[in-house]
Amino acid sequence: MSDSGTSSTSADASTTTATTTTTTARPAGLESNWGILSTEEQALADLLLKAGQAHLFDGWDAAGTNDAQKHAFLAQVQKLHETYPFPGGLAAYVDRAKALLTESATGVNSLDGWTPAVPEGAILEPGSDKYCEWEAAGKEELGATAFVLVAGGLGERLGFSGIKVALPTEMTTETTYMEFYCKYLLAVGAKKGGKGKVPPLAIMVSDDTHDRTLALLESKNYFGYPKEQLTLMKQEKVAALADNDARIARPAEGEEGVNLRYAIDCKPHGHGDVHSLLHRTGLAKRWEGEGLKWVVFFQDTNALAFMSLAAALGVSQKLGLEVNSLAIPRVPKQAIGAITRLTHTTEKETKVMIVNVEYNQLDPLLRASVSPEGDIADPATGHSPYPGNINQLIFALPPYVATLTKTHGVMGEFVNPKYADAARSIFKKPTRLECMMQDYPKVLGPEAMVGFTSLPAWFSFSPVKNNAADAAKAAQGGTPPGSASSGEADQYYVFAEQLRLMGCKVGKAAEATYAGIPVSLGARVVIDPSIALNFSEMKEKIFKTPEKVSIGGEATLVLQGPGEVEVQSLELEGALVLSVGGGTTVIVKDLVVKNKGHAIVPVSEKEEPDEVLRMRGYRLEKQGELRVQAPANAGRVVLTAEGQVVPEADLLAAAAAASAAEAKAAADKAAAEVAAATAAATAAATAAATAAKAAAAATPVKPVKPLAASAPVVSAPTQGAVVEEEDEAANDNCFLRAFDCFKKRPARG
Ligand code: UGB
Repeated sequence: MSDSGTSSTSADASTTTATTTTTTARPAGLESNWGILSTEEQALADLLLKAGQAHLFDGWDAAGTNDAQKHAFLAQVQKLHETYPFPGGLAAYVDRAKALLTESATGVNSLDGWTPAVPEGAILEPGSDKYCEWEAAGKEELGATAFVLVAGGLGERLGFSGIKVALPTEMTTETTYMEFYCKYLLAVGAKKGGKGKVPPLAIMVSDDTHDRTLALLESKNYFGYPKEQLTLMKQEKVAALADNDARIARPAEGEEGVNLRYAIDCKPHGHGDVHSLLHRTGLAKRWEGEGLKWVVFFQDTNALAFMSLAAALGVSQKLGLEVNSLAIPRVPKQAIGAITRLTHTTEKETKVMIVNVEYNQLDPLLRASVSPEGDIADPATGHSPYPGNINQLIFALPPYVATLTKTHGVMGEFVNPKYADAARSIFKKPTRLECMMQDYPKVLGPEAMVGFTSLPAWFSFSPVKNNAADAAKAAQGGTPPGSASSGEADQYYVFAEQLRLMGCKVGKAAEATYAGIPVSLGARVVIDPSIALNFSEMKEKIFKTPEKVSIGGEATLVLQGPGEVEVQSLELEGALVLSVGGGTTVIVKDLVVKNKGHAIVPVSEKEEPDEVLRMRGYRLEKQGELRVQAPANAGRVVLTAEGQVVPEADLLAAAAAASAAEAKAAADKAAAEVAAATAAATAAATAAATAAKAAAAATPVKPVKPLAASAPVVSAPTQGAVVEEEDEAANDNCFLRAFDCFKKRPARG
C-alpha cells in the first residue's frame, strides 16, 4: 500500500469540511453534449465542475458520437460519489484531497508537534508459565469472537498474478491461506469454548479480489465453512489524483474497446475502509446482539498470527483492553508500523495517544523529535525500541459498536504522492487518499484502554509480501525478506520451535539460498488447526512425553485431524504424514520412521512454468514417506512400528494374552522338570496342578488386525504441486506496568 521513503500527510475525516464550491462555465465538450444527458447526469456533471474537474470533459466528441461511453462515464462518477465511504461523496473527497496535497507539497507532516515514546504493554515469551496462563484465559474468549479478514489488497509488491489468500502457506500440504483461516475458525467452533458454533467471518474484498475470492471459496465448497457465518464485504476504489490541485486522473491505459477519454482512473482506498463497511453492513452490531465480545482483524498472508491469538485475547480480557494490537520486536527500517505513545503539548492541553506510526513516517518523526539518527536499533537488543505493528487487532466489541455508531467508521485519511521534481509539483504517477484500519485509536477518547501484546516474530509474524528480488535485497539489508519462501520456512519453524520448547529433540536444516533468499526449510512440521490450536493444546494433548520424540532437521511431520493424536515416542528421519478421522485418537508409540522423505530441489526462475514454485526458487520432491490415514470413529488406536493402525484394546489384550502364554510355558517347563524328578514326586504333583490352573486362565494369542494399511513409501517422486519475562516477579510487574500506564494516561483529545 504505502511505499516507504516519503512523508505523508493526513487529517481526521471528521474535522475536514468541504470548501470547494466554485462554479465553472461549462466547457465545450460538456456544453455540446448537455442535451443528451439526463437530469441526474447533468447534476453529476455540475458536481464535477464545482469540484474543479472540468478537464474531464476535454476532448469529448460532439453529441451523437460515443454517447454510450459518455453515459458510462457519468455512471462511474455516480458510483464514485455514492460509494466513497465517508460523508460528502466525491465533492468531499476532492476537497480533502486538495487540503492534504497542499500540506504534503509544502512539507507539512501530520505528526508535526507530536513526540513519540515507547509505550508499555504485555510482552510475552511463548511457552513460559505466564504465557500459558494468558493463553488459558484467552481460549475461553475464542468462542466469543468474530473475525474480519482484510483481503482487498492486490499485493503489488509481491507481483503474484492471483489473489494472495490462494497462495499456499507451505508446499508440504499445499494448504492455502484461505483454507488455513477457515480450518482454524472451524476448529474454534468445534471446541468447547466455541459452544459448537463456528465464529462469524467477514472478508473485506475489493474489485481486484472479489471475484477470485468468491471463486476460490465456491470451488472448495467454502472449505466446509457454514455460508451463513461468512460474509464478503466489498470496498470500493476512489478516484486517482493527477496533481496538487486534486485533478482526477484518467487511466493511463485501458482495456481494449474502452475509450480512455470517458473513464476515471481508480485506486484502492486502504484497509481502513473495513470500519465503515462493518458499520454500513450492520455486521458489527449484529455480532454484538449475538452476545459476542471481541472482534479480531487479520491480514491476508500471515497464518502465524493465529498461533498467539488465544494469549493475546487473554491479555485483552485480563487487562480490559478496548484495543489490543499484536506486535513484534521490530527490526529498524522494517516495513511495518511502530506502536508509539505520542504526546502533543500546547499551552492549553496535553494530548496523548497510543497508536501506530506507519513505517514511512517513523524515521522523519524520530529525526524531528527524538534524535537525528532516526529509526535505529537499541544497541542492547538489536531491535527498534518501538514495538512493530503486525496489524492483527483485537477490539472489544461493545465499545467498537458504540464508536461506529458515533463515527460511522470514518477514519482519518492520508496522501502519499511520489514527486518527480524537487518543487513537489509533479507526481511520478497518480496518487489517491488512503486510510488505515490501525488508525482506529485516533478516534477514541482519553478514557479508552489501548494497549499492545508483543510476541517474538518467529511466533506470530511472517507475511508473504515481497517478490523474490525485493525479498533478497531486504535479506541482504538485514530485514526479514517477507517472501513466499520465508513465509513457508517460518510456517514450519513455528511448530518445530514449539516442539523444542516442550523438550522434543527437533533438528534444524542447514540454511540454503533459493532465488537469492536464504532460508532454512526444516524440520518441516505441520500441525493442522483441527489437531491443536495453540501451544498448550500441543503440549497437553499431543506431546506429553517430549523427551521420547526426535525429529531430524530434514524430516517432515504432518499431523491432520479432525481426530486426535498422542505422540508418545517417535524417531523420525524422513516423512510421516498422519491423518486421523473424527472420533479416533492415534497413539504413536515406539515408532521409528526412516525413509527418503521430501527433498528440496532448486528450480530455475526462467524455466519453471509454475508461478508458485518460481517465486520460491525450489520445489518439494516427495521421494519417500509413511502416509497413514486412520479411519473415523475407531476410538483409541495405535500406529505400530510396522506403520499399521491397530485398536489399542486389541494390542492390550494381545499383550496380556502373550504374557499369560509366557507364564503358561514357564509353568509347563517347570512341571515337566518337576515330573521328571522322581525324588520329588509330591512337588511335581503340586507344580502340575499350578500349571493346569494357569493354562485355564490363559487366552490363546489372537492375531491383531490392522484397521488401516499405511502407504509406507512413495517411490515415484511427486512434485509438490517490552518487558521481557524473566521470572515470575517480572511477569507480574509487566501486568502492573501495563495496567498503570493505562490508568495514568493523561487526557487526550
Ligand atoms: N488491504 C485491503 O484489504 N484493502 C486495501 O485497500 C489495502 C490493503 P498491505 P501495508 O503487518 O506487514 C500494513 O498492503 O499497508 C489488505 C500496516 O499498515 O499488505 O504495507 C491487504 O489485502 C503496517 O503498519 O500492508 O502495511 C492485506 O491483507 C504493517 O503492520 C492488508 O490489508 C504491515 O501491514 C495489509 O495490506 C504488516
